[in-house]
Amino acid sequence: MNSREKIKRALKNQNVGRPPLWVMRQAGRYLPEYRALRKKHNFVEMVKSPELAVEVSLQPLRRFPLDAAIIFSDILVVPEAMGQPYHFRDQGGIGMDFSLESENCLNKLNTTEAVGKLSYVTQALTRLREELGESKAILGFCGSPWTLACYMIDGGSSPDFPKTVNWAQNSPESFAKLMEKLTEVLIGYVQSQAESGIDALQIFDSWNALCPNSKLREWSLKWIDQITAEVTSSVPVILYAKSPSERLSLLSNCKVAGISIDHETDLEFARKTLPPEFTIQGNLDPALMETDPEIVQKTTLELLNKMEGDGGHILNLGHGIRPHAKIECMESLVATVLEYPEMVTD
Ligand code: 1CP
Repeated sequence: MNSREKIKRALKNQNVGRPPLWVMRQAGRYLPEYRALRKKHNFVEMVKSPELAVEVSLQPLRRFPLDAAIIFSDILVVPEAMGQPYHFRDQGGIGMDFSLESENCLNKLNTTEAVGKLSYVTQALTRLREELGESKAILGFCGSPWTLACYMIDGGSSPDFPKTVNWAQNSPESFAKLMEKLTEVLIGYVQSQAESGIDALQIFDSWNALCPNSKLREWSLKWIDQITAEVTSSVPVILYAKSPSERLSLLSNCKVAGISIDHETDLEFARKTLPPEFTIQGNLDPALMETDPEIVQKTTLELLNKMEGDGGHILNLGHGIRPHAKIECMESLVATVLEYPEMVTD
């Protein structure tokens, strides 16, 4: 069974044998070849160039026989296309060129031309498929409206995005207007990714935990469902929502095919809590990739054994790979998964 078929089956909870494997943020600062390119180009330039984006998407697959390539891009390309650019801050993290201060700022955001401005992503996806051939899967992604709003309102990286939470709490109507605009653009954007041959779409709701339980649907899940509804007939959707384990049953009200679980949650607990048809992605701690190959092998085997026979498990890290990840640890992870017995060989 090739990688693409394996992933397709796992997203229907019908995989057999070892789980498919991909790694969140495959590209990144842990690869010397990525760092070499980054010395020559700034991040936004790399994201916007289909040629460079394809190159960076392929870098991890040249080293490791992963089952999928993740398109090199960022969730913040969407605000940028709507008229709110982003950049790296000198002190680290992301800054938006301006922040949305009030409802009056919403007319700075363009919804009609945004999807067209993102054509560099679809061009990169088309080229990536040409380079990769038919046997490997391609994973597309976008940020959720809530998580994008966090960066847009607070103006960049923050531990807790207080302005966003205040706005959503105090002016729900104008907040909903921003969500509508983002949802409209995201629907067009994910449809364009689906038409460009992605095998699955991951929606990142990285800041989901900032929504109180009572507001979770109104602030975040409602909009994710609207996006999912428009794309799910052609491409399965996986939701990544970094949030406490107790929230899993609330998240599973979303009409997605799978949930990506962060490393704080036990996968057995997730399997028991989620409806049986859900695919579960995860969930090794990214810090594991900074230890040594033996520890990686042992910990990966423990996870594989725990999920053995689960047709809907996709093996992944619980969050993005970090700059100090060691290549030999990645090698050990990939070898351990690939050598895991294929129980049924059809
Ligand atoms: O060279 C560098 O320093 C760039 C580091 C980097 C990379 C490799 C950033 C900056 N973004 C990315 C790519 C990226 N971003 C991918 C993967 C594509 C690939 O395989 O390379 C993905 C899936 C994202 C998604 C993303 N960007 C999220 C959601 C996932 C998550 O991490 O929770 C978020 C929140 C962002 C914003 C962002 N982009 C980059 C950084 C450092 C950040 C986080 C800023 C913060 O701390 O809030």
